Amino acid sequence: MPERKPRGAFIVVEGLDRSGKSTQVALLEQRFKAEGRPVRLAKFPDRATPIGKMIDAYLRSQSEMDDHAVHLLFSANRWELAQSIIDSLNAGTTVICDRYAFSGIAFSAAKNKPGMSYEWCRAPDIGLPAPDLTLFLDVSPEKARERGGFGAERYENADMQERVQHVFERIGVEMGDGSRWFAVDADQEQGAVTDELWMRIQPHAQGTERPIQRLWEELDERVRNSHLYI
Ligand code: DGP
Repeated sequence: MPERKPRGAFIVVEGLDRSGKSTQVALLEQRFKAEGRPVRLAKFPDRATPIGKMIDAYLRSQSEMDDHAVHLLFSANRWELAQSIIDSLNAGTTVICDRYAFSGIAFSAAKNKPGMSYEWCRAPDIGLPAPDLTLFLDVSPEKARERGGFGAERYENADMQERVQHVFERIGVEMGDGSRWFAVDADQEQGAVTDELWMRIQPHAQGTERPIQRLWEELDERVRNSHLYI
């Protein structure tokens, strides 16, 4: 029988605005390329799709939308790209993703709107391809302020970010700091953060034979033990 090639690992980087996330993701991509390993960057929201364009207009306050509706659009944006992520992983490419469903819960639940509980916010993302590893860039409010303050987009203010941080803390506890979710001190200087991220990623860099899991599949009886992604 021909030997089965390992699939690529699915690595998510999460964090507050000003945590240095996008810079770190770009640096990680460079490291993979320097080692000659196939890598693809993904970013959510992906503002290039029709759904992403609606999200972009909302974030820039060029349009208004009901909070529930925009939450579902963010999730739909992940779903519309889910199959292409699975295809890349199965082709042996590591996928590094800048934000994912955890931002979906954190930013929407932080709004504290009636009918938008933590569980409600999580529900539309149940069943998405699950990351093999999520790295949370943990930046202090002081450091975020020092880094030049926030931009002009919706959510980019200290009050909201503090509430988002609290939701991320809950997610970290539920994911269980350990093999799937790591918080990384993002107050450190850039090189030290990259080194720590790389140290966490290295065990995954050669890919894995493990089938792609589904996010929060334990919450959905119907998909338990299904292997649709193999
Ligand atoms: P970025 O392009 O990484 O700066 O993200 C844009 C903003 O959108 C950022 O403030 C975080 C927020 N965001 C990302 N994903 C989601 C999501 O799924 N739901 C909500 N409500 N906000 C999100």
